[in-house]
Amino acid sequence: SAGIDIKKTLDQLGIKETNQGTSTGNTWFSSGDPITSISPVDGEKIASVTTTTKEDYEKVIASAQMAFKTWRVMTAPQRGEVVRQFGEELRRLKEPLGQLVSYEMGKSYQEGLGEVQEMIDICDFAVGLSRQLHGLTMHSERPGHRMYEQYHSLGIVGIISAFNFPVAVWAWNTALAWVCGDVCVWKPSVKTPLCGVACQHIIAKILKDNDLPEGISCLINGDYTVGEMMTTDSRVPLISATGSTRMGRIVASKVGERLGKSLLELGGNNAIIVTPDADLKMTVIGAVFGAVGTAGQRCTSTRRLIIHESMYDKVKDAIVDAYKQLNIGDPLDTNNHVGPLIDTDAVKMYESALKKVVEEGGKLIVEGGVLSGEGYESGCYVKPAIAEAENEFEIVQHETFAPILYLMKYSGEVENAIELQNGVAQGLSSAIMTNNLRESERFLSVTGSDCGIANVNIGTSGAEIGGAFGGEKDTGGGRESGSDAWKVYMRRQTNTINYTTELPLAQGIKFDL
Ligand code: UN1
Repeated sequence: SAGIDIKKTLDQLGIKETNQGTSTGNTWFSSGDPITSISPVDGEKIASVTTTTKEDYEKVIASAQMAFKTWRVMTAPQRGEVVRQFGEELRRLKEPLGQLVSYEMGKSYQEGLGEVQEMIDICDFAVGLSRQLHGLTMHSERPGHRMYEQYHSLGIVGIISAFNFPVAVWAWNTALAWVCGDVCVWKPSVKTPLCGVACQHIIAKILKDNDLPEGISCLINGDYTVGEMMTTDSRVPLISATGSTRMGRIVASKVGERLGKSLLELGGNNAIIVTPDADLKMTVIGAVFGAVGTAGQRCTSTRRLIIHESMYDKVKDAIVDAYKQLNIGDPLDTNNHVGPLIDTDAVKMYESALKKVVEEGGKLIVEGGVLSGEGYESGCYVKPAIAEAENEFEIVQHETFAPILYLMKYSGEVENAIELQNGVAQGLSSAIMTNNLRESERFLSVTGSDCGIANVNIGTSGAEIGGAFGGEKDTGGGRESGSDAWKVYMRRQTNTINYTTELPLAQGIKFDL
């Protein structure tokens, strides 16, 4: 691949030709069949990782349970200090880890670095949080009583992450969970197992340097059957899962059956509303990056542009023009804007979505297509496409993880655009481009966007870690990362203390003995 010596990158991250895929920290094992990681960049085999068997999994849980006993009684700032060191190590390894993310997953090197930066940022956030984790104090209705709430560590947190953010999403969860006093078991995507191995090596070294027990950070590997070991296991009180809505429904029902907690980050179907007062240049940047960045494989990718009829032709022409400037190719070559899709199955889904939109009556205005020939040997490179379509088309209602952008028109007031924007099953991210205060406030009001993220004059993707990240409806309702998302990783307790010699009862009840 252009520009990098992948052998050196793998060496720096401790990745060998064949890797153990189960780890409780510094102890690595696993006896399951290996997964081979193939790069979508050049179709080359990178390395293999062995999977986790049921017996391996039992060892992991036993070790996590033991570690929890030590970890939960350390003070939160002491745990924060460990997370601080993890962030420092990530700073040191930012380049090789960013390269591995780019090479194993296919996103641009800039975006690979950006992902590692998000890991560093969430570590900083978690360190500050480790001196907070605050509850409230309330006034009791009874004299001489004090009432307050506190947050205690929860236990083992199971993290199931997707291929598209193979390192950052784990970090958002695990850095917070660690300062909260939880221990974590991570199952990375079967499509990006080496990113998991690399991260686990980094944290394992920090834990060892701090003389901490095995089990605070564990790694398991394999397909959904390995994930299911956790979702059905009542020793794992919280499952945080990122992936498709289909996957989320299965996870939620398995976890729900045992009354566990789940934090779900599922599909999006994100739109930008372009009003008559939009800044055209900003709209083009936001929409094009949102639609083609990460080759359309972010859950926050822009899938729909809802354009006012008075602006429609102007916006359409500007976007079509911008698409002509896109360079598609090796994501490690910084001249390229668009890298490959994750694998050839994703290419098939892209092709079938394009076919479907035409069958339903849509019109392709930027054709798309699969690239072949020199530089495209992996078969995973596709051209970003644009179709004029109607919101109610089945394919438009569906999240296709590929660079396909649907254009549609609205007329009249912004409410008509909001209705289209909300007229899908998913509710992750949304945006409006406008310089009109009335329109933007309407978009942000209770009758406005129904998504977990609603932006003004920026696109739908690229959320910062400081805010709570997640969405409503089929997106699953979970919130991770910033704000008070940490609360889901803890158990809440309400405490009432009587410091008198009387025992008055609440609710005015008299109970004389
Ligand atoms: C995802 O695609 O799973 O806002 C997360 C963004 C990123 C997160 C995307 N910070 O695009």
